[in-house]
Amino acid sequence: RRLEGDLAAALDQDQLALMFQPVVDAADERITGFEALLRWHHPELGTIPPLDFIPIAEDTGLIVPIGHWVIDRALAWAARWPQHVRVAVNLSAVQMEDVDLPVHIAAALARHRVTADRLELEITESLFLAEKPVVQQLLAELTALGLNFALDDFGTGYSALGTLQNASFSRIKIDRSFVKRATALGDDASAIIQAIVRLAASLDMATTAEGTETRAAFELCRDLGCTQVQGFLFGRPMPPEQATALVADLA
Ligand code: G
Ligand code: G
Ligand code: MN
Ligand code: NA
Repeated sequence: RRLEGDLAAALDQDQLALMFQPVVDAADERITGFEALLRWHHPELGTIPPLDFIPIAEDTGLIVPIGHWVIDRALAWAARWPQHVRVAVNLSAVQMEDVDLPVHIAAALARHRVTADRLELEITESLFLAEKPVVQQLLAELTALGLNFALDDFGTGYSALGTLQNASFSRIKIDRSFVKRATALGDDASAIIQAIVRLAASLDMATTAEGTETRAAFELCRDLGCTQVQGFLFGRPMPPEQATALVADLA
């Protein structure tokens, strides 16, 4: 309850910050983009991770203005990166009912002179259970802007195979639990990753293996055909200045 009130002030008082985690091409291990991850620097409680405050932001509706801020900041940083380096932003289910989102995104793209194809929106599969018309409408409008979409945490929710046929999704992000299990146990768990990779490829989608923490995990995912990887091996979520320095000479 205390956090609820504090969160309302956090945006105005500049307590929110974005960290950026590298996403790397599996073939040549070069950075293809960054995922923006939100942090809250609370004046008394210190840094609060998203899992502890995103649910509050969702319940209070604060996720809508916070989401607009996240997109604005993410694009401001992306504007400083080489053209081929993309930025991915996470969206909650609540934000898929924010009818102003397309206008905000279009304005932010124009303001920062970033092309729409460089912004990827990460949406978790469970969101599509509802199949609400308002969500479908929003997705259509966002697709019309030319954005890319990734299905986040894939495999952890209900299999939304119907969602995959939606042409607007260009990427599946394989949940890190599969990567962890495959690295520890081998064959059976690997078969699941392989099946997801094949499914994605047949739908002309890319696949990012999440949570690649070790060289062994990376090589396994690469050999199973994942096109991109993301995890502590290639970089933890880092401050924007540091992310920008990493790609400064890639132009
Ligand atoms: O950075 P970390 O791994 O702690 O993030 C945990 C979760 O919080 C992730 O699953 C991510 O989807 C979610 N998250 C992080 N940043 C944002 C954000 O800007 N908006 C929304 N809606 N979710 C976020
Ligand atoms: O759900 P989503 O994929 O948006 O969450 C991303 C979260 O995963 C971030 O909070 C990030 O800190 C975390 N993460 C990223 N790479 C790794 C990793 O290699 N290992 C673990 N355990 N977590 C990771
Ligand atoms: Mn994500
Ligand atoms: Na995930």
